[in-house]
Amino acid sequence: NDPVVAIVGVTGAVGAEFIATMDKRAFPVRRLKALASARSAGKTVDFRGQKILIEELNERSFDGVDIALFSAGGGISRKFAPIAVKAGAVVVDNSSAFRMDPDVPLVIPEINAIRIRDHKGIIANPNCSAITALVPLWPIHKANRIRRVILSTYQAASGAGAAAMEELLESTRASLDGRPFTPKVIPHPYAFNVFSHNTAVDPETGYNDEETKVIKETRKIFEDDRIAIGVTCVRVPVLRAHCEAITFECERPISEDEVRAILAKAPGVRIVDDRQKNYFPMPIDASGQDDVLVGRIRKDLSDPSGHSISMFVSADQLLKGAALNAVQIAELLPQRVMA
Ligand code: 2RA
Repeated sequence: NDPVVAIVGVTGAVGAEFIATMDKRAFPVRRLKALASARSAGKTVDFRGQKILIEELNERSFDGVDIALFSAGGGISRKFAPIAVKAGAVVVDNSSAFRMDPDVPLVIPEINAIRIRDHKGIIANPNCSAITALVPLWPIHKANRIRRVILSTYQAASGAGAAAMEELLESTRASLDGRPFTPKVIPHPYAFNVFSHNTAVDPETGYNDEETKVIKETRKIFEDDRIAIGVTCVRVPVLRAHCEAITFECERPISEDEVRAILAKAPGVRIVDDRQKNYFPMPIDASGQDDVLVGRIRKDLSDPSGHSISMFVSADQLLKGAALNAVQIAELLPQRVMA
């Protein structure tokens, strides 16, 4: 009696990775319901050698569903997640709709899987930029409380979906051909460019919504409202892996060797840190695999007190940044076992 699983947004970049990740991890599924907009209804997706008919998402879509994975934007989640819960499903939601809701656990399994049991029907998947930073920061924070983090993100196109990945390619082709290109799904011309991608910029603070999410989600997941966070988020011309430059300050002095030793044992982390070969985390290595790659581990020379370390990380935004993290949450649900 394996669970009946619904995927909402099955034709999106994350939806496709939900399917691939459940298949790769042999997630038990009695029946898969593939849900999308009317535009995609009637098409099919392949799952475990079967062609699954895509159904149009509606109020009756969740009858008999045990687990529903959502990745179709905040509006769809706000409207249909409560309907799914009412129908008896547990929702793992990749949108930002419920992340700061006190009744909704915000979970990275390597950090706070224990919070899953507090759910009241919905569990939120964190923002990919938060996941990428927090998976390596958490074991360090546990060993020596981090009191301040300064991070800069270099975010891939996939964060804005399949259409943005296509736009990166089109924009680059146009640029190489010397053809004019008008941005369609992202706020600025993409080829050979770097820009603030989140259009909601707070006029008071100058922080964009992505940066605010990283701050708020870090505090909720670490359950530490005092941690000071400075963050700058930009979009870079990379397809599907985010990178982040991170400097953190601990309460007690900490050496780079201590950080290496902690990270060598950290779940979901792989150290890539070869100074001889100048070989460090790169999107070409992070793409398509599950770990957060961590390298450039070194003392922050701007802090002579010895409390601060800098590092550079990279992770696949569609996997650990979204679909993998959500499926790992679903693997820990009693519904997966009891259904
Ligand atoms: C982005 N983190 O990268 C946001 C949403 N996935 O666009």
